[in-house]
Amino acid sequence: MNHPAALTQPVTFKKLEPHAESGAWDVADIEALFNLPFNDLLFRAQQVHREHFDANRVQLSTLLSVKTGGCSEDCGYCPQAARYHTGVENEALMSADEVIDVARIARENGASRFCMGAAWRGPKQRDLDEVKKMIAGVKALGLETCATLGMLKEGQAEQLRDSGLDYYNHNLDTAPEKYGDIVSTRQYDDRLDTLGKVRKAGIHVCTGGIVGMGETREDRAGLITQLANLDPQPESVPINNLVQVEGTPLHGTDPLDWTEFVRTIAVARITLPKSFVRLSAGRQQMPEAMQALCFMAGANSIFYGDKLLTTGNPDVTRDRALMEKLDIKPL
Ligand code: SAM
Ligand code: DTB
Ligand code: SF4
Repeated sequence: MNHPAALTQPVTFKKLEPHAESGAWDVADIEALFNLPFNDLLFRAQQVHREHFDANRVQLSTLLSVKTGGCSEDCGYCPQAARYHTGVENEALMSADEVIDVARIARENGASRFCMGAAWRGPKQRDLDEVKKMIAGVKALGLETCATLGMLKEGQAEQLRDSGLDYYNHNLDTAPEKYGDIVSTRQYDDRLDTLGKVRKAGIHVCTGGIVGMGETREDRAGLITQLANLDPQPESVPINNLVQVEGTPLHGTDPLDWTEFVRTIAVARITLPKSFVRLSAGRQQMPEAMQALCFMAGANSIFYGDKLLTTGNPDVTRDRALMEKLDIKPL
């Protein structure tokens, strides 16, 4: 039997918002969002999403690894670190012409942004000169440009901006307290410093993290707190589910339960209401229903194309079919 009274009961939430005076979020408040009943959290995220975005549109970014493998860093998740034996073949920096040809195909497939990734601690000037040519050429195709090249030195962000760079991706990856367990060749503050340089140069900031690295819920809340408290907030926030690659230290980590991944997307949406939240690495391993829930939770961007940097991504025909089923249109 139906109980109409129960059906009309309003959904009420404990007020969980950034502090009125400072506008900053506390880790405890963000953890409290994670702790909401799953359906309440998703409902709230979808409400916030609809206040700022068309809920049926998703932005498509295509990735290309323009310099692969042989990296000096020791990021415990990454198949491209020279010190781990992952079977990734090292490849020198591609020429600008080669990259522009790949970007043209991405545009034909419907991507609106093209992101160039390099396995560097940071770019050397000689390399930067070639990357600047790539950026100018990709921009001339009418695509938005994004690059992820590691740590930037004084003046490099301005050079990238002047060549036509719209976005710079540089992830905080995890909570400050957890960072040292994952990476030892640089500090959290180095990441924040590069993000500051990007912002100062007037380039849009793309920064997010990885979950499923054996972190606690408090760590996930700590990561989102850092991202949400960036002022101004980042325009783009990739949430990656760790792609476990044999040979990396994090291979064999207990995978995150799918509900916890969806929760992370929802909490990012609520606390970063105007940012594009990208459902990033790990999508190939996700059932379609889980991806649909991520869109429901406020994800509104994906990596689109058969490959991420060195690992797989759902192929374009599969993604088109999924978008068709969900009535989602590209932005
Ligand atoms: N070398 C530059 C850097 O570290 O900033 C740019 C490229 S790096 C591969 C870009 C980002 O990819 C990393 O910050 C990390 O967040 C993500 N990433 C790398 N390996 C991953 C993996 N196995 N699973 C999920 N995300 C990964
Ligand atoms: C981001 O947050 N995820 C992308 C992009 N930014 C550069 C990279 C994912 C890499 C996954 C592992 C690989 O393919 O090598
Ligand atoms: Fe190098 Fe970037 Fe991979 Fe770290 S994440 S090992 S810096 S390519």
